[in-house]
Amino acid sequence: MLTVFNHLHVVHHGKVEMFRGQLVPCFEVPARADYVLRELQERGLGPIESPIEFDEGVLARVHSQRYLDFLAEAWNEWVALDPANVDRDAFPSYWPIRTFRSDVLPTSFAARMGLFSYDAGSPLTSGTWQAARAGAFCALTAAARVLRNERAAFALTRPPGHHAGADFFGGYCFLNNAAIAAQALRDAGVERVAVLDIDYHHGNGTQAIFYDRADVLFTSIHGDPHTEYPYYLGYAAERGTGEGEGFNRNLPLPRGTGFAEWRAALKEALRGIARFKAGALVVSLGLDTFEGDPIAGFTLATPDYLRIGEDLATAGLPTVFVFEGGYAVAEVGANAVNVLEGFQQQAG
Ligand code: OKP
Ligand code: ZN
Repeated sequence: MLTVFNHLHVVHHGKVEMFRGQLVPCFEVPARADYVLRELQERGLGPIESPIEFDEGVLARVHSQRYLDFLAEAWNEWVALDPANVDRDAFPSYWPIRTFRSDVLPTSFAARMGLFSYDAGSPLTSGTWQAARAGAFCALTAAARVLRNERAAFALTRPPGHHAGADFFGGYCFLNNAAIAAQALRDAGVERVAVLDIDYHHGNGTQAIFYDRADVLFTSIHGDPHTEYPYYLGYAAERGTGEGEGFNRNLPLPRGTGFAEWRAALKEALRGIARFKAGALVVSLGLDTFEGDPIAGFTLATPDYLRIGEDLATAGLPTVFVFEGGYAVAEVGANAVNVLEGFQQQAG
């Protein structure tokens, strides 16, 4: 399988995140992508290419312009507040929740930081914009290769994307790579695109982006938000709105779920995608369903990921894989490449 590797991922390197009242070392670290790259090379899964450049306007197909403008300048504004900030990750301190206004764009950087985010666990760093922008182009390159008749392509990038909405970051995500790839497939003429999110955490950003649309089916299998991040979205009753009603599907599973139940949910998700008659599939490939993941609660084992790849291939669709979560760093490579190898062997 073809991999498109965002070598600029490394310039997004958070030091700490807020956790239970303390700043703790980041879980979302550059080594994650490097372990996957090494495993791809060792197992000779296929060619590894670099992203091509796109016009930045393509990002505005999914994200609001005022959010993109904010992200592009955020680090400079953070350092302008205090030169010593150059050695500190940027975090929000204020959020406009219910009854506050979100239509006014404050001059204050701190106020805009909160307007465009929803948690204190997602450090913005000196290289965040460069890495995220190149990551979006990485996903777009993978989509372009699939449009040119590659059966599947893997966008290996970080930071991840599926929690990022049209105008907010959170959950370590800044630009929604999977949504950007799905929109590119639509813009290239694929009439119906399915996005299947198998990260442990609900893809609230992707859901929100496509919630009122019937041309992109969003399906997610994830930890029950009653107990799991992102808590406020990802319930089974969320089925889409307006024209999009019936084109959003959440399959939450309790913390502790093992592979047999998880795989039954995957088969159910794939039945829905078959009914939708999609022309292409985008997989948000999170590996934090692994039993050893430090921030998640399912119990999948490394060989299970081969079966997942095989099951995904049975959809018979041109497929773009986009790397999302997975924080058991030493095992994330084997788990990711197992999905891709299982897919490749089944697809033939
Ligand atoms: C991103 B992705 C751990 C807190 C976890 C956010 C989790 C984001 C997951 N101390 N907070 O979906 O893998
Ligand atoms: Zn996750």
